[in-house]
Order: sequence, then C-alpha cells, then structure tokens
Amino acid sequence: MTFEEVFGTAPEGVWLAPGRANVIGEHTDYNDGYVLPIALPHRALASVARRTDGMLAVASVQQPGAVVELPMAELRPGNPAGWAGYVAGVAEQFDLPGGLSVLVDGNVPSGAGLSSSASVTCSVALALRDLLRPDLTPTDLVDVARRSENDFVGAPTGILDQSASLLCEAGHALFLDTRDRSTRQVPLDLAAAGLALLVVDTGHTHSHADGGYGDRRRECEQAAAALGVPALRDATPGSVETIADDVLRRRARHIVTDNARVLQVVELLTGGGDPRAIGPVLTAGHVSLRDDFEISTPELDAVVDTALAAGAHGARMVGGGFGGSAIVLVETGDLEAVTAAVQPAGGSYRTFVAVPSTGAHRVA
Ligand code: GAF
Repeated sequence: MTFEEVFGTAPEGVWLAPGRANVIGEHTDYNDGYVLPIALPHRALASVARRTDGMLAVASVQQPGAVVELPMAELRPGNPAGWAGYVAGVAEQFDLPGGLSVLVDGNVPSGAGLSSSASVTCSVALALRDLLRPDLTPTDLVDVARRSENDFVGAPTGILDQSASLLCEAGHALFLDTRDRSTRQVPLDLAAAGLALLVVDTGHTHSHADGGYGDRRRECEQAAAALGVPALRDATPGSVETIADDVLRRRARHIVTDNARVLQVVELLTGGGDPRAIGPVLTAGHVSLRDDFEISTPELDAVVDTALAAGAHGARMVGGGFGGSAIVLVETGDLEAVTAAVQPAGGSYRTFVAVPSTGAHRVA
C-alpha cells in the first residue's frame, strides 16, 4: 500500500522515527529524574502531504482499508479516537488550514513497552517541523509529541519515549535529565564486548490511557507532597523511608533508587570498565519495579527469572509496565540458549537483539 494508491498524489516527503528500549530509569521521567534509552531499529515511517480541502486524512499500512478522514476544524481530544488520534494530536498543533494526508507504516510492536506511539507522533512532528516550522528545536518537538499523547489521546506520559525517538544516536544510549532537559550521548557498543541486549516481547499488551500508569503518576505526586518536595527527584534514600503510607513509601523508594541506578549505569558505561557490570543493576531495577512500584506481571517476572537462571548477566521489564517486554543482557555466545529458555510452552514470545539505532530523520 503506497501513499499514491491511498491519496492519489505523491507525498512531500517521508520521515522516520524509531521506537526505544530503555536501558534503565523507569517512571523517573515524570518525577524530574534521569533516563537512559536507546533507539531501536524498529520505526514508524510517515509519508506526508499538505492538502487544500481542509481535511485530515490518516491511513496506516498496518490497517489497510481504514482511512480516517475528518475536517481539521473538528479535531478534538478523543476525535478521532484510536490510533489516528496520535497523528491528529500532532497535526492540530500546527497551522494547517488546508489539511493534511498522512500514511503511517510502522513496525514497532504496539503495546509492547517499546514506544510505538512515540514513533508515530515523532515521525509526524518532524515532518511538520520540516514543512512548516523550521524554527522548532528538538526539545520543542519532544513537547509537541508529548502533548499529542497527554492532551489529545489522554495518556499521561512523561518525555522519555519522545526524547528517545527524536534525540537518540546510533551506537549510543541517551542520558537525559528530564528536569533541565540536558542530554549526553553515552557510547554503547555491546557487540564489541561480546554482549547482546535481547528484547523479549511477551505479547501481553498494555495501554497507558488505562488506569495503572496514571495511578502510579498520582501516587508519585502524593509521595512528593508528603515529603514537601517539588518532585521525587528531590527525595533522598533516607527521606522516603519517613513516608508513613506504605504504598507511597514504596513508590517513592523505586523512583529514588532507579534514579541512582541510571547514574550508576552511566558511570559504569563511561568508566572504561566491563559493561557486564551493568547486569546486576538492571536486575535490581526489575526487583524494584516488581516489589516497590508493582507494575510487573507474572510473565515478565518469569522471563527475568528464566533468563538469569540460563546465565544472563541481568534482566528487567521495560517501559510503562502492566505487560509488554523485558530486556536481557547476555553473552553473545549464550544468546540462543537464553532466547530458548525464556520462551513459554508454545514459544509465542517475539525476541530480537536491540542494537542502538539512529534517532528520527527525514528519509525521502
Ligand atoms: C511509558 C511512558 F510513556 C514514559 O513517559 C515513561 O514514563 C515510561 O512509560 C516508564 O518509564 O513509556
């Protein structure tokens, strides 16, 4: 299915934006904390052309036959609903009186904790920056893409996924301070060290517009309020233990310890030592997400446990939680055995090796 076949004209260009795997730092982004994602080779491609009839028309190669079409003037949060809302939520932030045609072709598994939605919003945001607003900075684009998710689709996410998709560079992890928005590219060549980062998608999908993610966000705000700090970034290991409420105390403990784990992993990766040393830190991140933040699932716990038993250096769930994927740090030589070990009966999990890939850019 091509743009010409759907819309009868050529696109003005094609823009690519990747999904991501987060090495460490989960749910820290909306607590003003640190994150360390890599871009995946999986991506969304947005073919885009401006129109003259005032309509927004959105098609997807993955949803043949379902072109969503409505007047630009009628775009509202929730209208259109579903996957087209991610595109609409970006389009409505630009001055597009004539309307827009968009064909999305994505291969980031959806609901897998690998940022399929950010790959879509970021590819369209970059297209509209190039066509209409060359003055927008990468940080502005992160905010455009985030607003589409937060304000249009209704998923109360932070900026991890959009920053990863727009700012990551091939061969590097992106160290981002979500408070001051400063970034550092951290070289990450696991293959050279004889290692691989295996992604295991359990196929149990999640949606951040559902309740669990928003609940955690609220609990973090309540924990910060209990401590009298602007955000949990400002809490300390000692201060969180003074929170009287058991649930809020554990939520805050996860954020404080995961921020520390991001700093620790960055130090280990930049210190010239053996990258195997990050394995136990990743596993500690999983234990924290499982026990303190309570967003893992039995399937993800089983992947982590079986991977470690099969010889992996470390493993943890990634992304927003309540389903999705795990990452596993493994010797290249053990890849096959560990990949087989994590599969449930029937072998239904999708697996691939995550190679730190390029961030969003124009491809045609
Ligand atoms: C989801 C959200 F979109 C991100 O903002 C982030 O909070 C992540 O979950 C958890 O780290 O991907």
